[in-house]
Amino acid sequence: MVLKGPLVAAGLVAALLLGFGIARATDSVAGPPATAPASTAIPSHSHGGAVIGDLGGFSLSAAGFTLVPAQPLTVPAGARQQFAFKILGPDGGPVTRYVLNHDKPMHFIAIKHDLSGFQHLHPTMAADGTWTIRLSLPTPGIWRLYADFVTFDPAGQRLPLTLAVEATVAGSYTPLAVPPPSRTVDADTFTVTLEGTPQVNATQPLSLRVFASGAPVTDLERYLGAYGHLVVIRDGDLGYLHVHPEDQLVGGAVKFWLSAPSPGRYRLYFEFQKSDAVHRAEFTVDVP
Ligand SMILES: [Cu+2]
Repeated sequence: MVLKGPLVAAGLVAALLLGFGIARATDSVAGPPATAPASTAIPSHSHGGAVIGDLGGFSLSAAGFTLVPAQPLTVPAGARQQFAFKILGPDGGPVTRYVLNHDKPMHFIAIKHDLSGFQHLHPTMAADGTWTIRLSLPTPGIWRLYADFVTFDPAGQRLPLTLAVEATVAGSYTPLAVPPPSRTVDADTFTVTLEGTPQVNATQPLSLRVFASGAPVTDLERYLGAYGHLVVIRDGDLGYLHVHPEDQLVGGAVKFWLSAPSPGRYRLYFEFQKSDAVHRAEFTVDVP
């Protein structure tokens, strides 16, 4: 399903909420919405100017919520498999209420320990809170799987969380070296440049510009509601951050604001859309 605007999205969300509420109130056994759980739209929680705090994605559990995989996490390389999990809440039951965050109630990121193999997927949820995704981990090694979502704490306040679990792909693992820092990288047929340097405890702009055949691309499209998505992973512990840009392009660039939580090396995964296709540029950045 493609949602083409906040009004459409808000209407759909309201309808889903209502539907779910009715089902609960009458104890109906009617099937769940096919792809979307009960959700409410979240305003741009980390859009333009936001100060980015701590990293997440270190743990199966945080703030009373726990990611529970439904199957063993040793998998063969390359096989496309169903991966299923639940998020259990502070009451011990599965969470079924999520906030739509950038058009999706759940963002699922897979990355190998050597920071290669990035995947950004969107699982679907059944009425009992079970999330499923078709997942292929192509090469041997240890992969971290991140569930990035917004739900509600027991007081009803929105709670963004990133929980994580690790999967092992058996086989001979030859870690790739993290590429050295560069301000210009290729992304399929595009070239992407990075301006700005994150600093510790100081929010700095990061501008990403997309070029095709040397000319600036002026008609980037919104992908999941934004002109770009930036996932930041810290080398050493795979700490995770998902940042969204200013709502509009700034001088043709996709502009993020970012404060680094520590010195060190980070890998930046920038996704953008052009001609209905999503592309990814990966940068290595050293924060002094
Ligand atoms: Cu996503």
